Amino acid sequence: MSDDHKEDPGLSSTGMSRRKFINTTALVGLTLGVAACDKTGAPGATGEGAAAGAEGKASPIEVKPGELDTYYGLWSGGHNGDMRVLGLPSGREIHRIPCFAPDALVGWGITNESKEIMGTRPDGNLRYNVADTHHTHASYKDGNYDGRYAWINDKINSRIARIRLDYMVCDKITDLPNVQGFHGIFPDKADPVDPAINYTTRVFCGGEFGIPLPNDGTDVNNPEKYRSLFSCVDAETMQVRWQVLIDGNCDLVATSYDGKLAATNQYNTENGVHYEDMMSAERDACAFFHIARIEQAVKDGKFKTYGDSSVPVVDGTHEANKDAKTALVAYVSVPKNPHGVNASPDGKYFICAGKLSPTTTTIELTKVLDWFDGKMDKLDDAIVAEVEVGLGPLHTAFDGRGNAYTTLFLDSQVVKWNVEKAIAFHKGDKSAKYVIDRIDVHYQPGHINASQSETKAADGKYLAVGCKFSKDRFLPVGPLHPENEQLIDISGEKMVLLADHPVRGEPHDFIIFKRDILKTKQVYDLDDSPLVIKDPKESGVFRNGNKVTVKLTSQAPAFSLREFTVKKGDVVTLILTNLDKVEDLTHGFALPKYNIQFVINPQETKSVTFVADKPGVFWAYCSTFCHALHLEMRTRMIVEA
Ligand code: RUQ
Ligand code: CUA
Ligand code: CA
Repeated sequence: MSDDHKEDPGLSSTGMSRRKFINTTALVGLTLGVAACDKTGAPGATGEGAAAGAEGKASPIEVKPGELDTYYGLWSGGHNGDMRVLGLPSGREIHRIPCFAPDALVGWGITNESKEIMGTRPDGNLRYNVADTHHTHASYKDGNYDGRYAWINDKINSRIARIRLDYMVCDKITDLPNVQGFHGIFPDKADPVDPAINYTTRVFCGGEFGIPLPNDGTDVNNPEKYRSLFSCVDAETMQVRWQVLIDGNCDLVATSYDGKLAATNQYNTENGVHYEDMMSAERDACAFFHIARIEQAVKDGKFKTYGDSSVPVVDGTHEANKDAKTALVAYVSVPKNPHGVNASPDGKYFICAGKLSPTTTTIELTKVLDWFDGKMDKLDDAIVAEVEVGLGPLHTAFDGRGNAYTTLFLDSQVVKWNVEKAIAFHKGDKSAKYVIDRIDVHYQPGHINASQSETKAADGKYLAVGCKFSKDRFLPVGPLHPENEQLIDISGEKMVLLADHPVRGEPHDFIIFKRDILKTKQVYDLDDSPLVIKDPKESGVFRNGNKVTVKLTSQAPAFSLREFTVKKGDVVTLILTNLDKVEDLTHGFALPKYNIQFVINPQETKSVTFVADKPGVFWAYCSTFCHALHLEMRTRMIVEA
């Protein structure tokens, strides 16, 4: 390990030249991932020693049968459009919360309630069936998670979903107007003007792809007019409050602990439409948003709207923000096609990873505010460190002890570095050894997060790393490999690899927090649904022309109606309340040939609507094993010709 350190920037100047900016020729291979895979297929010396050091000891991640994990992990579910709930350190997947795409277990996209949240076309079908979730973050209070909500993005259709964490269900989905490729997401942690509001009231969303505004067929061939927007969504109402028109694009998002600043890293300040154009500049930027000024500008009516959207859009372009004292947006220069922006738990810094530059850039927030206040002339003086860490830096996590952990996509490593030492090195103290450790991960890591990382309660115990490639780490399952989420112990000086976990593609981002932050409800409240059927005697078939409402309840092992009859062509709305009160006593309702299946939890009410277009006998049965007489738990739907 010490040999390897001799090559580290920050430990000596040897080897630095090899890690200079990647030139465009080299990038063609790297961007395609070919050179990167070949290079990193061989396990390196670093990290292996650390892992071997763990051998022979009882596994620190063993959670014995019947024991509970000590941390929750909320993982983005990638293309499944859901959020996954993991227990850590075991890595056991406990739950999936469907959001943007249908789910056959709970009936997400089948029940009327879930369809209303997901959005339907005039014909009643879902608007979208596909998703690409990356980023999940939870609501804050006093700089720590408060267990109210989590949010997750859908990059494909630019939608944001909210999950209420008490029931662990998605309760709202909002479309972002004027935006394509909604990527980064981060809730604020306080209000910039009212100190009494020390909790999340806004969620910020980064729009990645530039499009014509409005995107209605005009200017399709004028890419210089394509624009990206930064959006603010109200945490409670989930309405889009305002948007900011910017130069360049948005990518990931971070927020300050005082609520004053939000930021997005920008890899396409060139406004390029081809990837070569997007990496033509040596430096891009991290755009900082002055939240109080933006909200004031909206109040003062200094905004535009685009197309059908009534959301106010303020002007955050360079042209309109030359005067620091009135600027809404400040663009801090960052090399080259940066990825990721992360807030240190001490509240002082935002860190952008260089991606195509082997550096991380540390930006001091009080200095950015000084610039906005006219107290500092040169905005780039807010950069307090820009140091080499390795190839392809992407995302950064923190341990609460002053150290940062950055994924190196091309090196297939995580580098542990000390923020204050990097600042000292940048200032000119070349003896400041800011790189503390490196560990090989398997392979090509993207996201990284530590337990409680982006909170004031960062505890420096576990680090999870989302490796994009798993190659030889699991039993082969054909051409589609799982991703590899690796767990690393960061409680000591050296990182120790603890476990590999296969996950279905592709989670990207996740958060890890102490289990006592969450207090979930294990049984619904009957009054949660206006459709509730509180008494089995209210069951029956109620006709209004060809519109028929079937009301029934479930109590193990029976549905309140043993059979019900409708006529061919009826539009049937079936409402079911589960009157069982016992925790874990979930039933299901599966209706053959009608494409209907959903589960119904204790004290929950759900409904479905369908056209009874096929005459015959259809045995609707309970699809969740609930009782010794589960198989007998059925109701007979008769559709008369
Ligand atoms: S972005 S690593 Cu959404 Cu980094 Cu995936
Ligand atoms: Cu109810 Cu099975
Ligand atoms: Ca660029």
